[in-house]
Amino acid sequence: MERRDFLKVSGIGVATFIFPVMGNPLIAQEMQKFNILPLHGLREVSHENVKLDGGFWGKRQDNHHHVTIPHVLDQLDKTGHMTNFDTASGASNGPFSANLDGNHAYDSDLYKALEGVLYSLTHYENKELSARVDNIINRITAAQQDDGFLISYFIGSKENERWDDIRLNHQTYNAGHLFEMAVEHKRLTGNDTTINAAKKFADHIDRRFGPDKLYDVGGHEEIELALVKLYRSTGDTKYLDLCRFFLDERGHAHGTERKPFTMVPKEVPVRTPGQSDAEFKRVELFAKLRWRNGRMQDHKPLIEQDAIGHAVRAGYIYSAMADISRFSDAPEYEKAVEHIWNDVVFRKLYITGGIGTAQYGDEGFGDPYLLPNDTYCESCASIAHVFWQHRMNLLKGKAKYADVMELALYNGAISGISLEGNTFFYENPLQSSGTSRVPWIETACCPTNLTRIIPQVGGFQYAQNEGNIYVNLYAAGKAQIEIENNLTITLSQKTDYPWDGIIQLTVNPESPSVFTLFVRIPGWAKGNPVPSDLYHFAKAEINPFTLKINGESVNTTANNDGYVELDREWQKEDVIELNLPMPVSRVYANEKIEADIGKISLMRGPIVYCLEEADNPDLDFAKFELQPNTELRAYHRQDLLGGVTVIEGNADQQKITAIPYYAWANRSEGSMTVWFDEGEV
Ligand code: FUB
Ligand code: ZN
Repeated sequence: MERRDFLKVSGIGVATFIFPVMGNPLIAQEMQKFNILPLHGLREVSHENVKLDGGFWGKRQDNHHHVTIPHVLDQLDKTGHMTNFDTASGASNGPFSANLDGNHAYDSDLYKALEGVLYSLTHYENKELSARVDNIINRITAAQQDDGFLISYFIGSKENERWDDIRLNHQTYNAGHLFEMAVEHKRLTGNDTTINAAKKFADHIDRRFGPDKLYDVGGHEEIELALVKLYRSTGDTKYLDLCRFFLDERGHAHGTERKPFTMVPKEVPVRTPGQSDAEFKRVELFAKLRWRNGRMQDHKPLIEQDAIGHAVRAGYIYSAMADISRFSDAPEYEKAVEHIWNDVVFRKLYITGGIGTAQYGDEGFGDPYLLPNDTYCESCASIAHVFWQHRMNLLKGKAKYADVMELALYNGAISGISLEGNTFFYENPLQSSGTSRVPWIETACCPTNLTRIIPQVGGFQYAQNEGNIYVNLYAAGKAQIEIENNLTITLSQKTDYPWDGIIQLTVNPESPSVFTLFVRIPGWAKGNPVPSDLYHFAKAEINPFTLKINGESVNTTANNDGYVELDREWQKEDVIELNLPMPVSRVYANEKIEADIGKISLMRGPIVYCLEEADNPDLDFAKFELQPNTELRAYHRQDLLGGVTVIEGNADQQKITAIPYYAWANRSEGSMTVWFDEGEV
């Protein structure tokens, strides 16, 4: 199970492809053919061109490959996710596995995990795992029906209900995750089997839904962003059009299939005199649907919406809005998604980057500024949030989106998985009286989403356009980026980020080349924990960052988009040294957030801290007050929680220790809080 260099050797699938080293112009052409470039904004630098090695993410990815992947695949096996496809294909007689909720979304869990495995196999040689993937994919595709339909639950048990109630039954959500996985399988192996199955199912959906066909949309968005990926991978514009249809149709009811849904308060219908059982049942059902649909981003056209409703679904559909704006001319969606972004970042965002409260019982956004700390913040919601912010950065080329992406990634998202890599959280509250992570969650969206986000982090690190390279994240490793004229630039980062803000970036063009490096100066390094007035640091004073090239100081500031622009002729082995000072910062919330009034939290760099009982056994978190003048010190403890920087202080002769929020609940079960009271001076 060796780490690969920039060499992809696939053992998966019928055809075994040996991909030459990146930078080969033939490969570049081939990739371009299967990877339509955006019309607007920036272009990704795929995770396959970025090798994170050592450092925070390199270690995480090793652990993910060796622990998380086998654990998650075993769990999926145990819970019948694979055998459902055997039942559907007729290879076995069942029984058909389901979770208590009904298992319409069961297939999606497997697809997400496989997608993660495929990212990981790009970076690790692992024949056994490749063979396991082959086996699973063969069983999946064997279940596909002649007309393209492919959802094991319906094939196995409810053939006549295939497309019933698509707002509650996850059909298009399953399909979307199949498409995403298939695109990765094609990318890694060059093998067409899975992408052909995805196309066949997408074509089936396209024959059914669309203008002058069925006017309907799925209740759990996801297919929209996946259709953009399918379009990019196949070059078939039909998939982009179908994405556009699913976006445009939300909030409308052009056909007769459904009624327009209006946002209504949750209501409990009262039976009217003389109403029959059947009539009353119907009234009850419609009351429920009216309410739920109002919370699935379907209560009015997307271009008129605020951030409302189920937070995971929201993250996915906002991602698709950003994508449609990048891959077609859709200025109305660009405007709308910016409006929603402002609503989230100025009014509905936790300091951990988490989104979604329990206010409406719908795992969705609450009212503005209503951000209780003992809340929901699903791992999937933070992950969808990362995907969305990444796409916003690509669309707009502004660092503020990468700021929020980084915040959600380091805090709200990875808090969902233990340091050992084999237990999970569904919810990520900012305050708890104690709870434990679990090896598996029956509704397995979060463990499998965590399985796919960790191995693709390298893909969030850089972006590019017209010969410019954007550096968005700091993490040890190496990237190979092909800019204009088939010229490959190797960028290497040496850094202990997020524990230390010193980053050494070595630029290695194949030959001396003129291009601009846009180096992100994180908002936190300029005194802003978030790019809005929702949270602020105690002191407005900023410890200025410094930048040197080949040892010489460069006097520079970030541009209006949040990047330092370094435009020059780059030579082999040019070295940039960026120093982002990382003081301990006290964070205050906007006074409109009632839950945080009189409280502070701590941040250092992009990391949000918490107090956990394991380090502070004698502290009563409810009564504890940190004095404004208490000195706080940060120091690194390699022996603790896989190596973390802790923050310590002596408050009222009592030592307090704060640890990174993402690392809580990795020892004994005990209370935890991100926000705590601040005393008077
Ligand atoms: O419905 C599929 C997934 O299960 C959602 O995204 C999560 O919120 C969980 O309900
Ligand atoms: Zn989830």
